[in-house]
Amino acid sequence: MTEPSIFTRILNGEIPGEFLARTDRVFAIRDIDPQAPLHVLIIPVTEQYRDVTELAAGEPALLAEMVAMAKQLAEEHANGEYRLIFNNGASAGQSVFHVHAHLLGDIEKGKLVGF
Ligand code: DGP
Repeated sequence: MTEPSIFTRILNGEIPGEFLARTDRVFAIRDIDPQAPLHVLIIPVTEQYRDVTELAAGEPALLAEMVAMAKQLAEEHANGEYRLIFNNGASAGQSVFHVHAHLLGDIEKGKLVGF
């Protein structure tokens, strides 16, 4: 059996995390190394998809739930406008292979580059 991902361990309470939202299928925690005033990771409970390509092909409705949660959190915790970033593959910056979206909000003018 493979080890649970860091996100599953946070979901299970083994590692602390700041939860901003949680349903039975999707949860959201603040990123440990924020790149914007609001930087949240939107994560499906299932670990079965390693990146957004697999998720979109396998369960598009779950991807739509992640996007809906992102929009809701951007409205609750930022000005409602947001970036949603999926890193796909190590060379593209992915370090955790349990699909997740980076929600960035309240981005300062001129600070889009670099992430
Ligand atoms: P990526 O590089 O796209 O796979 O994003 C992984 C993100 O996960 C990265 O921005 C940092 C974040 N992260 C890693 N470990 C932890 C942790 O223990 N807690 C939290 N809240 N975030 C973490």
